[in-house]
Amino acid sequence: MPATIEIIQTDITTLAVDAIVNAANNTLLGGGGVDGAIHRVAGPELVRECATLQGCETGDAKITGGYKLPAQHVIHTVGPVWKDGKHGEPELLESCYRRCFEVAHQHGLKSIAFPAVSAGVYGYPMREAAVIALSAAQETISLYPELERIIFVQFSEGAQQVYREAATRLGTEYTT
Ligand code: AR6
Repeated sequence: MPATIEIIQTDITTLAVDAIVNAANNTLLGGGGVDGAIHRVAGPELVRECATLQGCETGDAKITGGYKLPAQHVIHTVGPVWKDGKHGEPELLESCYRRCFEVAHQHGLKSIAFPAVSAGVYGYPMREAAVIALSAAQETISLYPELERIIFVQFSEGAQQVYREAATRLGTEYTT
C-alpha cells in the first residue's frame, strides 16, 4: 500500500505519530511559532537533547525523542527565510522535506506530520511552500515503501484551503 497523504487542520503537538516535524532555527534551542509549541508540550528534556546536536544547517534535519509529546520523535528542520525567492529559498525548502524523509527512513518511521515549514515567521508564501511540500511527498512515496502516513498540518482554515488547492492542481490524492 502506498502512503496516504493527509491534509488536516489541527495543532501538530496533539498528534500521536512516529514523528512530528519542527520548523526550527539554526540553534535548535527553541523559539516561537510551532517550535515554541513543540518545546512547551515536550518539556525541558527536549531542549537538553537539542543542545547536544550542535545546531542544524538551513535545509538539513536532525531527530530527537518526543519526550512528553504524544509523537515518538521530533525531526527538527530549518527552513529558509524568504527574501524574494531568488536566493535559493525553493531549493533549501525542498531540501528540508527531502532530509526529513531521509531521516524518517533511516529510523524506520511509518508516519510523519509536517507543519508549513518556513511559511510563518520566515515569510515563505504559503502557496509556493505547499507545492514544494506536496511534491516532495509525492516523490517520497515510491522511494520509501515503509511509509504509511504523510500528514500536512495547517493551523488555520486559510492555510488548509491553500494546501487543498495545491494538491488538486498537482493531481495529488489526499484525505482530510
Ligand atoms: N501546529 C501546527 N502548525 C502550527 C502550530 C502548531 N501548534 N503553530 C504554528 N503553526 P513558524 P517558520 C504554523 O513561524 O516560518 C520559530 O521562532 C504557522 O501558522 O512556526 O519556519 C523558530 O524558532 C505557520 O503556518 O515557522 C524559527 O526561528 C507554520 O506553522 C522560526 O520561528 C510555520 O510557522 C521559523 O519560522
